[in-house]
Amino acid sequence: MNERIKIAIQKSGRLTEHSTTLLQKCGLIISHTKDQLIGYGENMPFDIMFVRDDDIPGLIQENLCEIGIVGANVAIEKQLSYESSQLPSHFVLESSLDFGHCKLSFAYPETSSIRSVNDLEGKTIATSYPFTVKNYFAENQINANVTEFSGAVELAPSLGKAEVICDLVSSGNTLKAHNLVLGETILESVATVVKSNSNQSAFKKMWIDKIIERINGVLQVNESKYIMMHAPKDAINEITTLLPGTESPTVIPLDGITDTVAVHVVCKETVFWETLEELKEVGASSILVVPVEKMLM
Ligand code: PRT
Ligand code: ZN
Repeated sequence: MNERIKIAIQKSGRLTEHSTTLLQKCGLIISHTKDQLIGYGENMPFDIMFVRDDDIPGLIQENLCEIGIVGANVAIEKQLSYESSQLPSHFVLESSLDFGHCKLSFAYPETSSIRSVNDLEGKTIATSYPFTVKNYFAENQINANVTEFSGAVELAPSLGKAEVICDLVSSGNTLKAHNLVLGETILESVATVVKSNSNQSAFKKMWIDKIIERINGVLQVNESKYIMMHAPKDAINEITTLLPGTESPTVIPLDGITDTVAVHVVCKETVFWETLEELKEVGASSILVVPVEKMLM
């Protein structure tokens, strides 16, 4: 039987485009029409399931897929919900991605006297993340009531359903539009690769490891630059210290010159103009910074 690995991504929402692009950057060619719920990996044994983001951790839990891309907020909420029912969760958060940034934060009505978590004792909090919020209250020994809202949480105070909300925030515009003041953040979230930790066949395990290695490679490449320069031989140590995230530089002799060499390094963090100016100060010249397309460490 031809085994295939299933990867679940969001069908339509904030994470969809980034998730698809990421898988394509990993070399996966997906054939899929807009109405199909499953895309076919043409060149690798992967099928892509297009589903609601909230369903992704449950699909892995039920062993219906092996990998998912979902906000850490959703994955952690699901793990805490299993924990509260004393069920083991069958997935782990594997790699944090570079999209879907948001935070889960309290927000207080402008007209209320509540201004911090210290004022929450006995109050009612509306949220779509009841387990994460209850977990925060338990850890911080706050006695408050949590009421679950599946959408439009920001309306709960004006509807008289809660005194405070705890919701996802990115720009903060939604809170402002509903006369809510941003409070403490209980979770910083980002899109995350979630992986099954159930036993897999050797074939599936090999391909799961391979796609995760490629995802990590794509993440590194997004920031990485290949830097070439001429430099005095005795400045190489200083140069390596100035460039963040570099490993041993490649040092190449220059024809007919004894005190200057060519230095090539892969820098895995953002290279700023200031860094190039500092390189010049320690004697580097002819500095070239070029993007890296693929990387396998
Ligand atoms: O249909 P499906 O269930 O798949 O989609 P969804 O509507 O549940 O999800 P979607 O696409 O809105 O969000 C998917 C994931 O994106 C979330 O689980 C987060 O991990 C991440 N993300 C990043 C956000 C936001 N930023 C965000 N701002 N998810 C939701 N919001 C909402 C927030 O709930 C609030 O209503 O946007 C509003 C606030 O935005 P600002 O910019 O006004 O602060
Ligand atoms: Zn959702």
